[in-house]
Amino acid sequence: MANIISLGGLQVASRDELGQAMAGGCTASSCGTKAGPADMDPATWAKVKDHPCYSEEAHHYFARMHVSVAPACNIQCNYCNRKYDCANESRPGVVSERLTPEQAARKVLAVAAEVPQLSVLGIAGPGDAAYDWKKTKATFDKVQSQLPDIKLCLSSNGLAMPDHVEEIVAMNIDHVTLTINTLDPEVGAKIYPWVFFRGKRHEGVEGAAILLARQMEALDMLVARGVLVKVNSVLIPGINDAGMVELNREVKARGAFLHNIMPLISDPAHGTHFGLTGQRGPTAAELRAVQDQCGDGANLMKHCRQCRADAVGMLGEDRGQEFTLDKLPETVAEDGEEKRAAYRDWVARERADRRAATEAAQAEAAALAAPPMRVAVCTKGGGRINQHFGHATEFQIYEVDAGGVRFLTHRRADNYCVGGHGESDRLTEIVRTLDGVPVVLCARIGEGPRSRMAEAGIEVIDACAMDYIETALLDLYADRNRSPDAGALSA
Ligand code: CLF
Ligand code: SF4
Repeated sequence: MANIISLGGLQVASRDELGQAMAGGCTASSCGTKAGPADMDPATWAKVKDHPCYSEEAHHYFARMHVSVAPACNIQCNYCNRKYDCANESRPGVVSERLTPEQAARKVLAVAAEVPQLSVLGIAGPGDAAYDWKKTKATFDKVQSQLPDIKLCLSSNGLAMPDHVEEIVAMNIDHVTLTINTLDPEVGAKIYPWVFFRGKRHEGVEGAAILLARQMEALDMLVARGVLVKVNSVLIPGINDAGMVELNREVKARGAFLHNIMPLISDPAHGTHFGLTGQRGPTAAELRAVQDQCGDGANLMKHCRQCRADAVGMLGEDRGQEFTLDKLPETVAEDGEEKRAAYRDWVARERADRRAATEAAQAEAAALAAPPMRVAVCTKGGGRINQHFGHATEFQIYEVDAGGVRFLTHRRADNYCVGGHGESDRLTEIVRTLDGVPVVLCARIGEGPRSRMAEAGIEVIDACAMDYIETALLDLYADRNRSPDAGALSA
């Protein structure tokens, strides 16, 4: 196992050992997002390389934060109760801290000083960032003047977006999310009971037709000006699922950079129309089936965590409660920018290492002809297998074969280890969560839980602690298929 150093709160292997044991790099084609600089023009790579949502690779290294500053909205979605956040781009069911632009800027400064991984500030509800534009712009202006290295990102239903595209371009905002759920106004009427446009409320099909036309106008305008557009779609079984493949093709044809098909989260406790009328969300299998049908359409994002509208941290973690208004310091450390720059330099070196190691491992695996393997990975970030099994609250699911490594999805579970002891019920739940995944790679596991996992037919391996995810998966695949009975990576 490698010596460990800490950088920006992230445990990483020391560079000396990396040089000897593993250099690495993610050439894995994952999430549909292009993996690296070889796959896109330099200007686009410069925009996505540090954005955890626009690059699956970047989400191993970089953090985002959201501030909830723009509460007004100009439409009603049947999956939304604004009291519980904007389900267009965040997980409903939690109440974010609403901030003024001044409070938001103070919070961003405090987080940026403490979290060197921070690269993006997003405004993602509740409310619509383009409709409540004055507050969105005031927040971004304040942050940009003090933290020019932090990228700005916003999410909108699109209705008001065409009115602000020129300002968005002038403000150097490179990333905009539009939530587009359908191309068909008849379907739209089942999702949006009304829209408020040019001083008038429009209902049913008429309102939906206005909204959908403005969404396409916004998409075209943003793409024409070089802004990277991610399209979010909420998958609602029986309502818009049949048209999702066509929607995927259409947004690709119009130049969307990514398409994020998110499952509807519906709960009567949220008080939404869909929640109260029993509209269910898709199962994981239904979501996967729609994603698979999209095939060669727009690039699909699969690493979305449907995070909170006031989320802070790496995707999959939420440090928001550490940075509530009452906990913000009066003054912040002055070396934040320096720390972020040092962190980015480290990431650049790490990426180069990782790419080289993956290419080497890939060369061996490419010669093998065996069925794909599904493997769950425990990671805290940095693209490495660096989390104890008992601490994992999500498992990243990969598929590996001779063609390379593909990220499929993440699955959440409560951590097995609580206060130094294992929770038997939680292990049972983890086994259920890992249905169809026969191998787990983690940094460490005790003999007790390892045996119980083995009894359930799941092998847990901790022999590749601190390895890059891709090299460990490729080595495992090669190892198993060279010598099915042995396997140097067996625990
Ligand atoms: Fe936030 Fe959205 Fe920007 Fe990312 S989130 S505004 S693009 S910085 Fe990311 Fe969170 Fe998924 Fe959104 S994981 S919910 S896609
Ligand atoms: Fe709610 Fe967002 Fe839809 Fe507005 S756009 S109704 S805030 S989900």
